[in-house]
Amino acid sequence: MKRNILLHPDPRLKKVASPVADITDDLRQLADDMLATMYEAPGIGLAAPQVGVLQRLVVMDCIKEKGEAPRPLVMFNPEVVAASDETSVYEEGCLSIPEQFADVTRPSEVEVRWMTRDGTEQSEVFTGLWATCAQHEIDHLEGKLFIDYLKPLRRQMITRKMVKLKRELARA
Ligand code: GNR
Ligand code: NI
Repeated sequence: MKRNILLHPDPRLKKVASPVADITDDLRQLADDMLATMYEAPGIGLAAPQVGVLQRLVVMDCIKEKGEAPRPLVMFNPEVVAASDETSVYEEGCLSIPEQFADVTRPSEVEVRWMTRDGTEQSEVFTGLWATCAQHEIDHLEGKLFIDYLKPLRRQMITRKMVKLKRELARA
């Protein structure tokens, strides 16, 4: 079942999410719903706070080539355990901030550790878009959005546009 994605500004997008203590069937269902929501958007990642659930769960799949096999990842309590000194710049977007894009600098490579849907620990070194996306998603769990990396004026401009968009959507 597809879920509604919260739009910035929303107080729930600014909160720190709680660690998942045990992975229940409800949480596995939520993960499946988040993947369906992400693929339909379409997007390459989604964090639980974006659907209003303040728990540490993210999903991602950065395979963008048609024809290539999808790689849905479900991560409970994901953590960056190591990051490269080398950085890269990506033009980021966010499903909670539609149609707004900006360059963000982040470590090029990160090692991420998480719990899978069956409760086993897993870790992987991500590079390229996967590394950017993993960091963007983990930021959501800390109540942090990509616009928080921008200069205040640029951030304000985007937030004003979003307030206007939300007002229009509410009247439609
Ligand atoms: O779909 C998304 N694309 C994207 C592009 C560049 C950097 C990060 C992202 S994540 C975003 C989906 C989203 O908002 N996840 O939280
Ligand atoms: Ni996002």
